[in-house]
Amino acid sequence: MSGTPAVAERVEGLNVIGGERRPSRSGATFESRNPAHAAEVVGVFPRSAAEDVDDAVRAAAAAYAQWRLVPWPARGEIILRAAQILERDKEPIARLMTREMGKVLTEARGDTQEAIDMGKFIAGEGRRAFGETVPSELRDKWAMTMRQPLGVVACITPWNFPVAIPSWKIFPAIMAGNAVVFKPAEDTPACALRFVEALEEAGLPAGVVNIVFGYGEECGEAVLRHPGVRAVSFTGSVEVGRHVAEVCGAMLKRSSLELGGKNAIVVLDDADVELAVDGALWGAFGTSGQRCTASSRLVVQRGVVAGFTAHLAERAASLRVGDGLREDVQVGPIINEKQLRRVHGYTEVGVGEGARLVLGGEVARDGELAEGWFYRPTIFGDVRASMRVAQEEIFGPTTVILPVESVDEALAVANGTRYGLSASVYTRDVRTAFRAVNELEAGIVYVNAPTIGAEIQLPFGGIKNTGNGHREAGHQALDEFSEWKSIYVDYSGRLQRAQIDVEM
Ligand code: UN1
Repeated sequence: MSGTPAVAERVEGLNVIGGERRPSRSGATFESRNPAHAAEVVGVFPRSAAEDVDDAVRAAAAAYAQWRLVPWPARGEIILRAAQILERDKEPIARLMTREMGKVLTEARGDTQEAIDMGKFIAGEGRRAFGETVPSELRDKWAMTMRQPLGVVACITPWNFPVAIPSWKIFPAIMAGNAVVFKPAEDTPACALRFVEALEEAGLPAGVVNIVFGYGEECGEAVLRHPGVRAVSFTGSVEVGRHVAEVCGAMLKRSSLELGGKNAIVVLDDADVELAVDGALWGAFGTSGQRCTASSRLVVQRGVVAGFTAHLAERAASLRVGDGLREDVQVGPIINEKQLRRVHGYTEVGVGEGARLVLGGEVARDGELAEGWFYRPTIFGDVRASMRVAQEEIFGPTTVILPVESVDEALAVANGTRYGLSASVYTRDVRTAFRAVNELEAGIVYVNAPTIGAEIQLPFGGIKNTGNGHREAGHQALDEFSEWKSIYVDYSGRLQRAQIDVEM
């Protein structure tokens, strides 16, 4: 079924600071555009700088003083209402997301659903948020812990999951009693504003979540360096992540980083090859490969590599590329021209390195596609682990096939990158499956499923250069945004000295 995309209105976005709609102090603006039809402006937003960030941090600090005292269950109720509002508006939000970010409508609905799930899940923490009670070594004394908020925290989010990733950060941040300065990617401001509007409608007090739009160098940088910001949660590239960590390190702020991957699907000789092809197709080309979790490496054992490659290429060649608002489209555009050039640049790198181009490798320009930033699903075969296309994150619809001889080699190749977000193994042998689960160096491991598609009730994050030890989602999401307080209550009525007045 192929529907004609509706002509859609333009969003006139403003910063939300202390509950007020404000332009940038300089009056400067920027546009967000539809990557499927680059001439179409989705919205106009303030191009904020340090002075706007300062306003937002002050508003957040003022709101924090009261918000931290609101009982956890009451905070959870507001988050639950926000999730219900996102659920009510799922379809218009998904359509806006497809227009602004490009992912196909089914996936935009999934992105929105992920935020709904996250809201419902985290709202429940309002009545859990467990601490511990442990025995004291002294009589008539209790020892216990409770979570405390950090203060004003910053959430800096990418464009690839324009509603889901803000929800991973902002819901737990406010659940724990923090106030937020939210700086979304400049490619997806309209989606970010829609998320904040759901929180406003849910009854979140003014100033608890403030949004400042703008560019990384001007606005993001000011958020990072503001002395009033206690922690920065960032999802994006390794280069920017390293910079975030350096600035935060020097200022003794907490930073939590989620920085992408070079995720491998391992397909062993005993695998269900059809199932593995289905998984690779979805993992590599879903969201046009623009996921941190994308299956950008396929490590395939020699006995099945020829059949796997041929079948994958045949299936990928039939994927329909186009405007994601059309229900029959499976691969949407690349987010912008710069990324499109980068993706194609990697095709040139791969060809230059001697990898065999099995499919694609070109910008898609036929007909209406010339209006946007489209790239053909691209597969390289006979790739060696040392090649750049096998090591660097491309963030596009490009995957590489690395033939291997044995299970040992497969695991070594899969582990042989500086990233460690998600990994997968296809095998029918339960012993090999568990061995791979144990040995794959990744924060997330799948058996007989691709590397994408994490659910929000488990922690999300990776090892090595993928991050700095934090996890999003799951109940662990609260760890990112809270400190532990240890509490001792002595009701003995006398001075008792720990480690000294102990009796057997
Ligand atoms: C990302 O690409 O940054 O597991 C997030 C997945 C999605 C989230 C991806 N649930 O693929």
